[in-house]
Amino acid sequence: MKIIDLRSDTVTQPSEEMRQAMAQAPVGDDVFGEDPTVNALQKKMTELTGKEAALFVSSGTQANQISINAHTQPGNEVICEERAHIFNYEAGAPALLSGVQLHPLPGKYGVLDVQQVEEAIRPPDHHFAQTKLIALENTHNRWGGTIYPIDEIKKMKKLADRHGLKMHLDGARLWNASVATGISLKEYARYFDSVSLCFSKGLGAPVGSIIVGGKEFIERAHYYRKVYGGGMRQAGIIASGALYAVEHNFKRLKEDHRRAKLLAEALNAFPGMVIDLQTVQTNIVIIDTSLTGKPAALIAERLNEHGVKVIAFSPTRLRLVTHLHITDDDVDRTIEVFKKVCAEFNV
Ligand code: TLP
Repeated sequence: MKIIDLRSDTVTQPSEEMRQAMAQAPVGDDVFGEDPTVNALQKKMTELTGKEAALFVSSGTQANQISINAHTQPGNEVICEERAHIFNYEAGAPALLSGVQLHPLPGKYGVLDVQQVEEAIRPPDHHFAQTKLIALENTHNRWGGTIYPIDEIKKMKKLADRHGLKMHLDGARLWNASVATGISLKEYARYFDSVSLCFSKGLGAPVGSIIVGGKEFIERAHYYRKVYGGGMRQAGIIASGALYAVEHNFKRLKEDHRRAKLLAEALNAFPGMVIDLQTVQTNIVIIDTSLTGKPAALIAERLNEHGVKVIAFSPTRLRLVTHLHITDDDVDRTIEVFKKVCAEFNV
């Protein structure tokens, strides 16, 4: 029985062709800036995002944390949405590594109200931490893969400019937002001082993320990458997987979005499984299981016994993520398995 792994798009395995590309990649010492494949990837990402410079790093967390560090001084404050990855899933790194405090604000579908952000900016008074950075997330993971509307981004950028603040985008899944809306990575990136993007999520590369931004900013980021022990040597082996992923797996993300929608619509019809279909904009489906009266973890366990792996995102929520190993048949089987498990629980 094929295990249908919907826990995350991070579980994807490199294809045979990607492995071939990796095996044949020309490499050099990237700490000396001499790895031709890393350099090619960085160049490609500057072209795709319209930014001056790019830096290949080991993970999305490292990309975000280096960016935060390079934009701030210890004691500064960073405004973000309260379900943001940097606030919930990065192990307290902003405090530990940059000495900054996050100022999380409630958002709707991951989108922050500009006026609310303006009110949260600290006045220049010695009682307060100095606000330095606004960090947004697109697509927004914990809200269910929601897309940050470009008009809201533009408004936020105007606000940031008025107050002399920097803007960072956690764009781990910006690829998905771009494919879903038809808005280019370049257009999304232009409103930010730094953007992080991951190759190891929906694109299916085994390792790696990138930071793009201005030349001076990337210089500083380079320093922090070294500080974090993130200077890699013949990193072209993995950068080549990332290059392959960008060239072959970017546009196909729309398939993942179509399947997520199919899953969401079918599962939402089960009593007890409640999905806000408005949030299903890309490859993530969040199911509210509270009406079942059963802990989400228990439901996940049962699904797992039938060969469907999902994540219990909270005591009352399951997360399902479609990706390049999930086929139409897998979608059908997942729906069947949910039907079975709901029957077992009498819901
Ligand atoms: N997210 C992971 C988990 O940490 C939750 C996942 O399975 O979705 N930004 C965003 C928006 C992310 O979703 C993630 C990974 C990261 C950053 C961090 O990337 P990595 O795992 O490469 O450090």
